[in-house]
This record gives sequence, structure tokens and C-alpha cells, in this order.
Amino acid sequence: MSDDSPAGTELRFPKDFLFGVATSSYQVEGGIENDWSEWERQGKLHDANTRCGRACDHWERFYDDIPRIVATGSRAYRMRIEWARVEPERCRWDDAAWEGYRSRVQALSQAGIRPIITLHHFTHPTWFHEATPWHEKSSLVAWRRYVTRCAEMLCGIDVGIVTINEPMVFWLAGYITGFFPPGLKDARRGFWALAHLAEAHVIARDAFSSRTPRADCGIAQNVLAFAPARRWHPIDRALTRLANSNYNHAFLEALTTGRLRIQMPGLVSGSATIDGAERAMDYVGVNYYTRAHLKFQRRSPFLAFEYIDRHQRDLTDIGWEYYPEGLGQMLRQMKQYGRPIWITENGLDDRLGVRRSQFLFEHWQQVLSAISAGINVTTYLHWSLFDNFEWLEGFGPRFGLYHVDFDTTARTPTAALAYFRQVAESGVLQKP
Ligand code: IFM
Repeated sequence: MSDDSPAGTELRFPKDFLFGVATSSYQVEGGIENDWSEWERQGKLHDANTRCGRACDHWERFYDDIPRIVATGSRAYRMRIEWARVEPERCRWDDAAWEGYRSRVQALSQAGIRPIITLHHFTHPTWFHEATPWHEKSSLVAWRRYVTRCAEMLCGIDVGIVTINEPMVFWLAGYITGFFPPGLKDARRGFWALAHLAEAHVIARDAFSSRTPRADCGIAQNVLAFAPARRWHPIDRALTRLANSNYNHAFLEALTTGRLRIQMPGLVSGSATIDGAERAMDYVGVNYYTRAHLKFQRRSPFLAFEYIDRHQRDLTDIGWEYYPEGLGQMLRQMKQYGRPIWITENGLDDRLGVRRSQFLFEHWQQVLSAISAGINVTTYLHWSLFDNFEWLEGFGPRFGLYHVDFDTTARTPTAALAYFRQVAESGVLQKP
């Protein structure tokens, strides 16, 4: 799609298209003790002194933040229930925390914002990995207990559910590179962890469908638009195909066919039946940020992963390629699952606050182009409402529609907020 619409035609989102903003509990709430707070104390972040601490203080300031969500023109807010907050010790619920989440979710609904609740987003209670790690079946017993309680808590409220956020990222970082808790480098256990996460989705969906039948359940799949670093190189091309099928599709296929298949020669290959997973997704959730170029190299680990500024648009501040076209490519690939597509995350680390409006415009062009090609994209959730805690990178990256001063937690609208609101409210896409 070119930058300009043909004279006289208006670029317009479908009438029911849902715009919203997204966060996750640990990254914004503050005051949480979990596996990540321990990880930080062990000095595992890029800056060993960084602590998430009070983050954006969103737990305390939640009710004041609702008008801020409304001011973005959003009609949906994706947020997570922090498992560690509601079950700080194994099998001991914190009833005040449950009540706290219920009243926050109700307040969103009353403000005309559809809550979209994430159940798993990288972090765990401190007891989890030792007692019931994901690579063991016992994880599912703990998970069932937690999600059943979530479903009871949300009973009667019109919510959307993201069961698992970015399972492949958790798998890679938690079980292959060891950068995230539990910090293992064990591909075999990692495979079983992934299989259990797929089962966990099914368990959560069952828990919700019997209590809150209107809650649509899906996962948020991180997708990368893979490309060969050297287009002429047969091994780069083969690696690209392999990465696309394993990283982008294997988990989604598990939730549509009931079979998880990972084929990564030299790393791990495995296949597992996921009971009840055929047709277990009500929508396909896509988290899209960038393209990655893959290159074969002769020395271990044989695969190099690069962000290349192919079109001289400048990399984003976190160092990723700025590549809106990749969103369109991924939406086209997701059509095969025959489900509505939700963009559960898309956003930009823009530390000077000067590129986000153009970023939105160019990514929304891709969404509209996909819709006009018959792809059923129904939802766009922007990452993020606020600048927040970006895992290993700490507080350096700035993904927010609101700038946050992390000394005072003061929130200030960025230049892109008015643009976001204008498009979200009117449904008409104009240049910023
Ligand atoms: O901040 C993360 C989020 O937790 C998961 N998706 C990608 C975002 C930006 O890196």
C-alpha cells in the first residue's frame, strides 16, 4: 500500500474494529515478589543493579489510570493477573488481591473498556519452578488451580482472555538461552515445557468456557518476519523456512491440530499430542514488532540472527528493524488458521518520542490492506499504554503512549497519543 490513498477514498477500519492498549502486571504494577524479582537480585539483568521495584505504580494508581486509558480512545485494555500476587505461597490465596483484581476489572467495564486478561506473561510465583516447573506434569495441577480461580473471579464479566503470552519467547529465554527464569539450557525439558504450555491453554479455555462462555480465549504469539540474510544462499533460505514454521507456527498449529511438532535439527526435535487442543483457539493473537534476518555460519551455533536496516529507515531504539511490511506478511500467514486475528501487541521503542505516530500510521496501513484482502483482523492492541519495565533491558526502552518519569511515576502524554485517539475514535486512518 502506498503512503497516499487514491484521491477521494478514505482509509477506514471496519465499524466494530476494536482499538486498545496493553500492559502486563509485572512490567507496570510495582510491589510484586516473584521469580523475576529474585532474578533481579541475582544480578541477571543487563544492568545488574536494576530492580523493577514499583515500576509505574499502576497497582496503586489503577483507578486514576482508567481515564488515561479512556483518553487514548481505546475500548479495550489488556492487562495481566499476576499469579504471584494472588497465590504468593503454594495453595494459599490472597483474597484481598483477588478482590483487588475483580474490582479493577469491573471498573474498566463500567468505563466502557473491555478487559482483555492475560493469565501467563513470563513471571511466576517464587515457589513455582522448584515445586511444579513447566517441564513437569505437576505444573498443570498448579495451573489448573490458578486459572479455575481466575475464571471464577471473572465470572459474569465480559472479558477476552489471553491464556499464554509469547510461549516461544518464554521457551527460548527460559529453557534454551537461560536468560529468563527458570534459567535452564535444556532443550529437551524445554520441549516438554512447551507441550505443557499448550495443554495449559486448553485447561484455561475449558475453565472459562464453563463459567464465562462469552470469554474468547487465544494466545498472544510473538511472530517475527524471518528473511534470509543472503537471498541467494540455500542454507539461509532453509533456515528461514525452519524458523518460520517452528517459531511462528508450531504452537499455533498445536492449538488447531492437537499435535505439537518441533523440528530444529541440532537443537531439539519432538512431537506430542495435546489432548483437546484441536480447535482450541477462538482467535489468533499476534504480537508483531520486527523482521529478523537469518544467516548460516560455519562455527557453532551455526545460525546468526541479525536486525538489518535493509531500507535505511534506522533501526528502532532497542535495535530492531523498522519493518511495517512484516505485519502485513504475518497477517497473511495467519489467515490459514481460519480464526479472527487480534493484534495483541505492536509498538515501538521510541526514546525521543518522535517516531511513534508515523509507526502507527504505517502499521495500520498494513492492517487495512490485510482487511481489504479478506483477512479477518478485528482488534489492535498497542504495546504499550505506558513506558514500563522491559525485562533484561530494565527501564531504558520507551514503548508507551504515556511517557513515565520513573523517579516520580508521573505520566505525560506523548505526541502520538492524540494521533492514536483520533484514529481509534474515528476509525479513519489519516496521515499523522
Ligand atoms: O515488553 C514486551 C512484552 O512483555 C512482551 N512482548 C514484547 C514486549 C516488548 O519487548
